[in-house]
Amino acid sequence: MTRGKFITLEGGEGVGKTTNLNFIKDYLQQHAISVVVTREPGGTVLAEKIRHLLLDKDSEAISEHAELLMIFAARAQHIKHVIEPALAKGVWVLCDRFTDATYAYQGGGRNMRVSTIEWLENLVQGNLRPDLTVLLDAPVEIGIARAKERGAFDRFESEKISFFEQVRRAYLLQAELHPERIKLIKANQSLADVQKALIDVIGTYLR
Ligand code: T5A
Repeated sequence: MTRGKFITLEGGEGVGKTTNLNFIKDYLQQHAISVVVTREPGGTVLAEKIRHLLLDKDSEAISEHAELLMIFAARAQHIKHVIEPALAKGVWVLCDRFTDATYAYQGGGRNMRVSTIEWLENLVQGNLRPDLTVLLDAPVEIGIARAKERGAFDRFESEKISFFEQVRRAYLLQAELHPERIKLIKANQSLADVQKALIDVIGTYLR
């Protein structure tokens, strides 16, 4: 049985990850690929509970270490119960955010040490890394304005603009460090143009 491929979608707040996830899923299914769509933090009952705690802006102040460990705890459950079983069955996994988000938000946004994140990444993931990552990039104000239209802000969305600028820079650095895996698409163009670029990236990958 050929192992499935692991594709992740990344980017700052409101850049269009969720909007484009179903578009990619439909495109893969049209190419006769079975695909599971999932998200982080989340994807299992326990991991979704951790997500709820992480996003709750009325919770007690969460320490940076607690936040990082909760994210990796959720990830460990997600990998064991959803991602690995699907890949092993030959099913592709399409995930809304993964560990690049940790480098961007906890590394960039919260200034946590990259070496700590790397250590946890190796512990929790072993050799598992995405095969392909699409990074949707847009100026921070555009993403925030789009997210605002959608409703009340969660704990992360309530951060300052400077936090999101650091997140964006850290994402762009990840793309520079891993050019073979991370494909960058400008998200401040029309949805139709973003989706044209997505077909280019995924189509090239399929070939
Ligand atoms: N987190 C996560 C960490 O800190 N560390 C980690 O390791 C991980 C995994 C939750 C939070 O968790 C943090 C980061 C996050 O803050 P989330 O819910 O996935 O993660 O993140 P959000 O960014 O909050 O998700 P959003 O749903 O807000 O953003 P999306 O999915 O990027 O945007 P989407 O698709 O909902 O689009 C927003 C609006 O814009 C419109 C859409 O129609 C929608 O209304 N839109 C466009 N409009 C015009 N032109 C386009 N090209 C458009 N694309 C979308």
